[in-house]
Amino acid sequence: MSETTPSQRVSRLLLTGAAGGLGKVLRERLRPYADILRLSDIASLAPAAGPHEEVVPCDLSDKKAVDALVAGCDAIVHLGGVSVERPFEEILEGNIKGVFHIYEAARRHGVKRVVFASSNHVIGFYKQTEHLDAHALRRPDGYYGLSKSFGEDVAQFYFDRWGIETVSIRIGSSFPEPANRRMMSTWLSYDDLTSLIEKSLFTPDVKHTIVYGASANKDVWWDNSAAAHLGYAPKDTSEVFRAKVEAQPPVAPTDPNAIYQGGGFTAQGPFE
Ligand code: NAI
Ligand code: 15L
Repeated sequence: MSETTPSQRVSRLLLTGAAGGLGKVLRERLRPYADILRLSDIASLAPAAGPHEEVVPCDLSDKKAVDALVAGCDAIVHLGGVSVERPFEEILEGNIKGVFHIYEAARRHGVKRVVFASSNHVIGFYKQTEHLDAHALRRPDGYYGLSKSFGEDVAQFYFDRWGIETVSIRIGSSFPEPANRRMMSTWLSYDDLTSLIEKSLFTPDVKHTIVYGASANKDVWWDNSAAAHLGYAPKDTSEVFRAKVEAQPPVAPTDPNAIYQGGGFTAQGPFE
């Protein structure tokens, strides 16, 4: 990650979803970019607030609570919400109402920059043989993907109507290492994720930018030329894990994990 400079700092940065997998990683890594990092989740956060940290528990489906959460913040990294396919009612609360509440609060409190954790599942029904840029028609692969698609529309609306800038990162698979063959294409290392969030927070004039969050993988499906102004240059690659991943039993060609960019998400549900 590049050196931080004083111009690459905000006074108070809100991180939602701070108790989650990526939240825990970014809690450490975003510290240099803010005088105060405000950490929030519906789940309890451990450890408790350290120096230059504040912990503000919040349910994103509670509009008043989100309004209070955002007050006093200069920028938001919005990771909070349901992160897998679930019944619509759960997605509605955490993701759909949640993202709306975040932007309403941003409008009311004058926040000018949001980084939104979107997902590859907004385009999950494309085949793995297809190559996409940010202009491809969205093809969500479930209620979760629909909620991220809604979040991207909310981001565009709040830019057009209120001038709030957003970078929507369509995160592929951000874990310590790729867990399967599909993730050889979708993997995003924690270092590359951090770098992409840094660019998303501090690049001027991003309007609403959509960027695919993947490392420099060999068989990547996504073209980030529409987000070139961010200057995102991934440094890691899934290739270093290829032997380990290919030692796994082969995936049947009829398995959604071998067909669709969204993998198994395309085959989940119905839930009733
Ligand atoms: P995670 O499930 O570990 O973390 C999400 C956090 O949101 C959890 O700590 C959870 O308690 C919190 N949350 C859920 N409902 C909430 C509510 N109603 N109010 C407040 N907080 C609530 O997920 P992870 O992997 O850390 O992902 C972070 C974000 O990035 C999520 O928005 C996810 O959709 C997105 N993403 C992650 C990918 C990955 O590979 N890790 C891939 C694509 C998108
Ligand atoms: C996501 O959007 C999920 O949040 C994450 O848990 C992974 O399933 C990832 O996509 C993926 O597609 O691998």
